[in-house]
Amino acid sequence: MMHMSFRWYGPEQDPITLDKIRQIGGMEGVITALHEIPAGEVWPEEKVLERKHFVEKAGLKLMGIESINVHEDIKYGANTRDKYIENYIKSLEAVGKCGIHLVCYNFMPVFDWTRTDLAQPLEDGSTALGYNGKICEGLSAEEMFDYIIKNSNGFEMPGWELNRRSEITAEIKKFAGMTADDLRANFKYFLDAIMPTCEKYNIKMGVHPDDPAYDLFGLPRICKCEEDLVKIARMNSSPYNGFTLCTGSLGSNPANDIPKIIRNKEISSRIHFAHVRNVKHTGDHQFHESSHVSREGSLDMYEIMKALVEVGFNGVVRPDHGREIWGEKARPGYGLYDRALGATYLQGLEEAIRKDKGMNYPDNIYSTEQSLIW
Ligand SMILES: [Mn+2]
Repeated sequence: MMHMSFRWYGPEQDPITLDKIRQIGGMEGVITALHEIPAGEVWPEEKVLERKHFVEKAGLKLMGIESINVHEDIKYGANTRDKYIENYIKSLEAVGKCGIHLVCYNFMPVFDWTRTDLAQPLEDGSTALGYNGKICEGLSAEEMFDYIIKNSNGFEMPGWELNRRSEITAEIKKFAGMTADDLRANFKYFLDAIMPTCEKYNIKMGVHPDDPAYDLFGLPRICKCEEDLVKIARMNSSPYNGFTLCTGSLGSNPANDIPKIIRNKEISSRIHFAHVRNVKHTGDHQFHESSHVSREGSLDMYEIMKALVEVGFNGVVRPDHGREIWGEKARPGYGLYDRALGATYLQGLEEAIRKDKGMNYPDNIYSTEQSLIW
């Protein structure tokens, strides 16, 4: 069975407390990170251990790290990259020594996910993250910043913090002229360097797809469709080189058939982590996030969960972004309520699918026998 988790930004940065997360039905643990440590710096083992104990004291498990961010110099292959890769390996060692065996990361140049609206009003009175390519595609980074300043209503989009304006402009310039194959070569260089450590400490690496799943701001993107995922699988044969299967990110492009991607034999055994959420397409390069329920979005969540069950995915899963509902003022996409509803909905789907197939579905997630086995 899958193991349900919840993304948590840590005691300093997340207004949602662990005791609340603990009360979500079927919740086994959290996915977290030392967000205070900048990309490229080493994660101290004692800090990881401290976080792990903090989570365990609340009756939850620390089920994985999201993310240890990859320094931009590694992505564009600067001659300083070896030093940053060495630091990345030290961070992996710290995580591994603390008994944590899952790391989510991405290899997207400069940005994490991009949206044009952090609080798009939906018909039911909730708000959700929205994207309209007509607004941002074709803009330079500077123009995008100007748009955000005018329209963000005080919110900051991760990666688009206003104090990063000059830094981001400079970062984008460094990628000028780089092709997808150039970026892939740098990705392979990184994977080849870290895999021996992942094997030694039993750390499954799950690269997160690009979001949205198409090119933006003239930057190459290499994790946006089935073909891209197969290329990544072939870069390094270690089974620890794998994916975070994010249905909402891949699903931002309607051309991506997610159950088919899950069933691809070169991909399925490398799915180490699943982010499962829904999106509603409203036009070409235009979508908003929706509740997790199939009929509220454009993705068939039953077919997605069925594909995951059928390929034998027994790893860590989490609901991904949620809407803001019931008046909650949350970190955009990361409120408590809608993600909690998503977590229980996904468990309902999995229970029904497994029982229908006569597969085992444990009645107690907290029993040692059924607990997560790595
Ligand atoms: Mn995701």
